[in-house]
Amino acid sequence: MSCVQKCDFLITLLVAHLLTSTTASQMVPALVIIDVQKCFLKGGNLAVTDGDAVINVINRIRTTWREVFKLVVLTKDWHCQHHVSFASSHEDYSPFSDITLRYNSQGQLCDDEGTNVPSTVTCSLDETTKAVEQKLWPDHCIANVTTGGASSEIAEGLVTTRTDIFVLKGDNCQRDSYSAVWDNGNFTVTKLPEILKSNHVTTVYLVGLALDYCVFETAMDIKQLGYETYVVRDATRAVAEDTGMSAVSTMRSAGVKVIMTADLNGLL
Ligand code: VGL
Ligand code: ZN
Repeated sequence: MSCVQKCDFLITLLVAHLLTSTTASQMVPALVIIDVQKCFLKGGNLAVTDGDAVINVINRIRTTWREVFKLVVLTKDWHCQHHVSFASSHEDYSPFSDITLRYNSQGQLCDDEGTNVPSTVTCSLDETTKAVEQKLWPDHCIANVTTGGASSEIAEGLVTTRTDIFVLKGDNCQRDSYSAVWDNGNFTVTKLPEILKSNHVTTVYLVGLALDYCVFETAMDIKQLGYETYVVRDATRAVAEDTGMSAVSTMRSAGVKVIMTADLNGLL
């Protein structure tokens, strides 16, 4: 090979390398930690089976990939005392039963017999209302409550830093929000999409609780917003096994990648 040929060859290699490394450096990942709060852990009113196990897994991910996850968002399920998702806010309903809620076009909850959710409105029969199916839960994750089973505090053992961003969800008394993006009636959006956008995020890694509700709904919404979306399955736990399994298959069909912590080695 002459020098010219050799140089040509080397330049081609160099350009190829530059191209792949710029592509790789354009990937901007964010870690989104869903609802790792005392209300969902051992001793909590809505304790997820083996939920505490996610704490160490998430801490390991954070510390191993500290340089990679420049943006870490923690969400908090954040409910008022008589939140619409609490069975105790509806006469004659028990936890884990289902109810149909009705909202007017402004997203206000129509008052139905036996509901003690504050500030409900009267909706006339000829008014267009939206029906939203809601599962009712034990009282959990009450705003600013730091002790007892309804505590909304972040798990004690979870590593957090000064630069972490906190996003509240379910903080409207009349609307529940499994997703950290939209509430269950799709009336309002949280600040999460704006945070991802302003940080030029391309890829979102989701961990936390619970796989079959808030992790699931958040993953579906984030994917729909156009982000490469990963759920690190061993860093989550489900409320129930069957709903956990169907959440995984629905997410996979939607293009969400459900992976294990060990797979991060090839991705980050
Ligand atoms: C959740 C039920 C009620 C969750 C929140 O974080 O998965 N589940 N509120
Ligand atoms: Zn909740």
